[in-house]
Amino acid sequence: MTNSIPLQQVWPADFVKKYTEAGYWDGQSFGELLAERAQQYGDQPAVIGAQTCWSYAQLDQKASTLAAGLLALGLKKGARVLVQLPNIPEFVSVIFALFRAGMVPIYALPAHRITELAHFAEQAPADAYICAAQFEGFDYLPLARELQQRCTHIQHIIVVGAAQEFDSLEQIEQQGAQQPPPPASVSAANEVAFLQISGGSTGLSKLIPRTHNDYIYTLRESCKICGVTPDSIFLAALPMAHNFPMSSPGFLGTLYAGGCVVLSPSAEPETCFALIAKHQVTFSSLVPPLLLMWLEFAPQSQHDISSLTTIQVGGAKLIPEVARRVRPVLNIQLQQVFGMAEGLVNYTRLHDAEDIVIHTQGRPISPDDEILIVDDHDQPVPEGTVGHLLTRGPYTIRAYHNNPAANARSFTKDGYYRTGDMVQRTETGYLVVQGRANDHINRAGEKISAEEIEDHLLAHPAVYDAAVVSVPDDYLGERSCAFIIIKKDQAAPRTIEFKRWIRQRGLADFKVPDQVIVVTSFDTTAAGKISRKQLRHQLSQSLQPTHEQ
Ligand code: AMP
Ligand code: DBH
Repeated sequence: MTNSIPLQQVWPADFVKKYTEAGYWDGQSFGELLAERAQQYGDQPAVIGAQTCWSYAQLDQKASTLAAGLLALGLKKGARVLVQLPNIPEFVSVIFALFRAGMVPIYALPAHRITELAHFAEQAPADAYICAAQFEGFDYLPLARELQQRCTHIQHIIVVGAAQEFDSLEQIEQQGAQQPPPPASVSAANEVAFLQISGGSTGLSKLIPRTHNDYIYTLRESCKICGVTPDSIFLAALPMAHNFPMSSPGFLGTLYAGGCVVLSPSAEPETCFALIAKHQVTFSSLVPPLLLMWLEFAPQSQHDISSLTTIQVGGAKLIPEVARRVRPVLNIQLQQVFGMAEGLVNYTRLHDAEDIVIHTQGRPISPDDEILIVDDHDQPVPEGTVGHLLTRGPYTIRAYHNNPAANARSFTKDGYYRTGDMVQRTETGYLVVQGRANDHINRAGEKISAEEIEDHLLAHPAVYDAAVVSVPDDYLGERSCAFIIIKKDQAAPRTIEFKRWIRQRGLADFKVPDQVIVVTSFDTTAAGKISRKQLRHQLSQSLQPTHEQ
């Protein structure tokens, strides 16, 4: 087993003292949490999938049996397990089994392909990979084979569904049933519970180590802020591996509160409205483009969605014109959520004035979330003006996993995380997101690093140079546009071939540039060298419609 790279998240001692004394970190691990909920809510429904409904007791039992099966397979406490599952009940049982066995999930999205998976597996490094045999017409087994070939430290591949040469989750469960049940938890609450994936603002995605203590704190407070109780029924519509539907309060928050999680295979309104009506769903979370789809679909829908009381929207900026339509069209409360897998989460509160809910992205969860808004030289800007958002607090990481270069860039020496977001703070402490400082494209809530895609483009034999920029898009919020310069002796590939070529490099589909524009040069007015950041800025300006003659 390759566990040579330590897995930790360390706050300085005075902060540990402060957060512990304030009662934020209560010393419970996820394994213990589920056991406690099973005691409290035994027969109550915990997770509802297409064909299954598991009670808390059943989920707890499954987590134990699977944990025993994983241990029997030879995986040990501390093993890092790449989990790539869609919104199916097994997502929940697998991660709780890993928590119970003291193993550490790394959450990949169903859309990730070999390039991303191999990168996560190398960075961790991962000892095992768990996937579904198929999802949305994509066959994951060839991907699993390629991953195992590329990453020889992956010793076990476990498949939900037809596993062919690999272990099936069902087998693991059967084997686990032969073993003595493991203890509720073998992890200390200050240990790393899992690795989240960063949106990848610069280059490749980074791994985010979150501890039991810090994450459970966000669940507890998020449930209070969002009014989540044992009566709440959450629809997991966005991919569950995303931090937003996982924890703000998401499916883990709902389970924290003793509520019920309904899983939707997609966030399309047709599917979701039917599930809302069928299971009397009370709240859900969406990215802005999906909210738009829901708003358009609602007037013609036959489904009774009156059980829904709140819709949370986050991941990308929601424009006030759309925010304003939520109450009249859906007759529900809007809650804006501005968060990040690295930590800090802001919510508008349920009793906030309409104006705040429509025009701001909320305020932090914790009284000890420290917010700094600074200029390019890290100096505080005057109150109310736009600046870079820096933050530290009881659930914001102090370091990425195994990435000294990113750590040097992304954290100040005082331990503040540089979010990359440009924000403004209102007099009452609410944040308004105004844009971002770094070059990523926020495509319907999925973040794409311009640099990562440029590196792929530069690998094309015909490409001399490339720059990727974001373009405003009415539906997606932003779309990606690749400007490329073709080598002198080469012919420009057709856009469709070009996109196919990029896709074949094994990238998540959302990263394939939406638009490709061939140019003869990057027409830079400034003499001498300009930074890629300036170049991207100039190129994106050239795409903006100008109203001047
Ligand atoms: P990630 O790194 O994938 O966890 O994405 C976090 C980033 O998403 C934030 O730093 C913001 O740039 C963006 N984001 C999340 N929620 C919002 C929101 N409500 N409004 C604007 N941007 C958001
Ligand atoms: O975009 C995000 O990463 C995000 C949005 C809303 C998030 O991580 C969260 C809430 O917790």
